[in-house]
Amino acid sequence: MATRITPERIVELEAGGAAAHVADLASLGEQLDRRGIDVEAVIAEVAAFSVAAPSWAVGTGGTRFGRFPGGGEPRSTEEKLDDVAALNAVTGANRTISLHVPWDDPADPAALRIHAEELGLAFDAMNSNTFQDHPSTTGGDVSFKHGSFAHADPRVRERALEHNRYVVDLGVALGSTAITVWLADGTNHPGQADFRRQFERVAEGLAELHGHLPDGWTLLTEHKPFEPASYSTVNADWGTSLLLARAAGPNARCLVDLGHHLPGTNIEQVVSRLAMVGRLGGFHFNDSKYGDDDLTVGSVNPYQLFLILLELVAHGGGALPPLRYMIDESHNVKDPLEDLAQATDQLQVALAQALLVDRAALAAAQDGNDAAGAAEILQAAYRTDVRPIVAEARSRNGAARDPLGVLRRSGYRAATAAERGSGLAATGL
Ligand code: PSV
Ligand code: MN
Repeated sequence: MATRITPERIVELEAGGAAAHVADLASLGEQLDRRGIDVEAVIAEVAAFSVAAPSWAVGTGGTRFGRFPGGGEPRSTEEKLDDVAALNAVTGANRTISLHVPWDDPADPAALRIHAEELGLAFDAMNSNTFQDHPSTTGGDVSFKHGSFAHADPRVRERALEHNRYVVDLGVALGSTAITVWLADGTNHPGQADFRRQFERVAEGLAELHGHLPDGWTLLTEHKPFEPASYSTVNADWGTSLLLARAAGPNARCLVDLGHHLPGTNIEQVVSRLAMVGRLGGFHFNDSKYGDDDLTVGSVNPYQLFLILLELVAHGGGALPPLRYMIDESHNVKDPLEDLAQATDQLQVALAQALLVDRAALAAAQDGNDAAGAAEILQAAYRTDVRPIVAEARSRNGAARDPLGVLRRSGYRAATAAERGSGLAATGL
């Protein structure tokens, strides 16, 4: 097992910057006090925040043009958990992991659950995979080439349902309480399939899966406008996702992946709509420039991230509502753990900024048709350097003020490279 990064080691590694942090936090506290903001309440809210790390993101990603592994990557689901534990040690905000089946298909779920508990981790939403053929799903006698739940052949639809039921049962054994269903189903050519019949089959399949959910479980429908289907996707947009969630049943919710929108989509408004109708269930956080780029959260458009978090805080009545939050990125050139640490930090920063918004003043400006005033209120929050708050929240969780710096200085990657070998491909790719 890879070396652990303990809170004691973190304090040791960060001793040099302690005094500067205290001074920075005091200065920010004074500034916020003058603005009538309770800095302690913001720190507490940021410290309470956690976002799941997906098991597939601790390995180097890639494109169809190639993949360049960095060395020391996990060879098994157990080692993926070890890496998420290292990430959580420095951020204090990745307390859960999301598995993707069959990329992860533990032979002994009870043992994996114990391993997670020993690492202080729990299992977040399970992800099913009916976008690839695999011996454990299609088994060689059927294929998902022309779809899964939307397939014209009932035997293929049944196989997709079987796999999803299996993923729920595995999740029960691991202590998870949600399944996310993202389907590649769609068409590549006009006329290839009937839009309506495809939708109806998917709705029926999800309703059957919903019937298999244990008490307290949530079924999440994740939409995406294109890829791998290039002409039409069955669950193409938030409206379709909402229709499917409604058709599936009362415990179905919509999941918003920030990269799954056509350019120019007002994602924060989508969030508001889904929240309004009680069907907002969770997020896959990433950022993008062109499409589903899976770039680091907040790296291209941090203001959009802030506005999304603001909608969430409004929906939660001043605090983040208890939805399913996960990072869904592809780390092609950065070390995966470093990228995940930066993504988590970006989320904590955006959350702190959203919590600084004077929502009463904003409502007054809106009702008074004061567009300039409303803009000032948002900018006052967004332009505040909240990093001392975020660092303090992490410290209070026994994590690092500077997660990336500590990760580097801890020697974790060198240790995993020595143990696992450099240049090893991560599983599941
Ligand atoms: C699809 O693009 C997606 O966002 C879904 O969540 C998948 O399950 C995940 O990426 C990993 O491929
Ligand atoms: Mn996703």
